[in-house]
Amino acid sequence: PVDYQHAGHDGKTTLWVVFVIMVIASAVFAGLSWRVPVSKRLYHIITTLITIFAAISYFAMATGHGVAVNHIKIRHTHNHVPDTFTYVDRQVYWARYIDWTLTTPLLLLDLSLLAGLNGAHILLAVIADIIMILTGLFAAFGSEGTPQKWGWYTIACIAYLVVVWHLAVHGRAQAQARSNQVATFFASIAGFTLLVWTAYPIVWGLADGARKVSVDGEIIAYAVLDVLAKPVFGLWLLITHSKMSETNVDL
Ligand code: RET
Repeated sequence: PVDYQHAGHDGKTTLWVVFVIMVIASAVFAGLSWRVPVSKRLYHIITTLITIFAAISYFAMATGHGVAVNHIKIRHTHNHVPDTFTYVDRQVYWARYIDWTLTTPLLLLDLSLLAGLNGAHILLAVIADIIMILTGLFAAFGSEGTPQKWGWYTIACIAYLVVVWHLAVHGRAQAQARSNQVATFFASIAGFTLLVWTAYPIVWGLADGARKVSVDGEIIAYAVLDVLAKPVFGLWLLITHSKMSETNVDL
């Protein structure tokens, strides 16, 4: 017996809707960059690239690309009865991990520049973030019954804590050193980021991990999070930055 878990109508529609949102967000962010002097455009460029990458990844997923089937064998042991096996074939959208490998470092760069984090700390946060996403990808293709799957998940969570540490400790201290206004803004936008990002491993655990959530449910949950983490975050950042000269970057 094989339980085939795959995207249905709601999931596919959601992928198209988010694709359109990401395209519109990219156009709006590019448009906003023309309203500020070139010296203030670094955040606009980073943020526009984030939604462009997301649009490409959503286009792939909506057209049925960037997805593979993870074949999982589940062993059932009963008293006096020989072992029986059932199988779960579940779709895994690996395109997300390519997207996240490129976009989460860019999101961290936005926050790091805002706080005024130094190069060494930016590099460490970005590398920890990439380790988090790539070990998460290994976890997604781990099979049931093997310890590797949750092992990779644990490594990814530790890497995530390293990222959080850099933002919460070094980021906050540097933002405070810039000005009270920057510190207050950093506390709100980094706090928002922390809440949204922390939902990803929870969704992963329930959907890819425990398979308690359907593929459609997973698509919808990640869609909401992606819209909050990219277009909503980006708009908030760009509007506030254009009014706050202390956040200018001389690079
Ligand atoms: C995974 C699974 C393994 C454990 C952890 C994860 C964290 C993922 C995060 C993703 C953030 C994505 C964003 C996308 C933007 O649109 C890989 C799900 C910790 C934090 C912000």
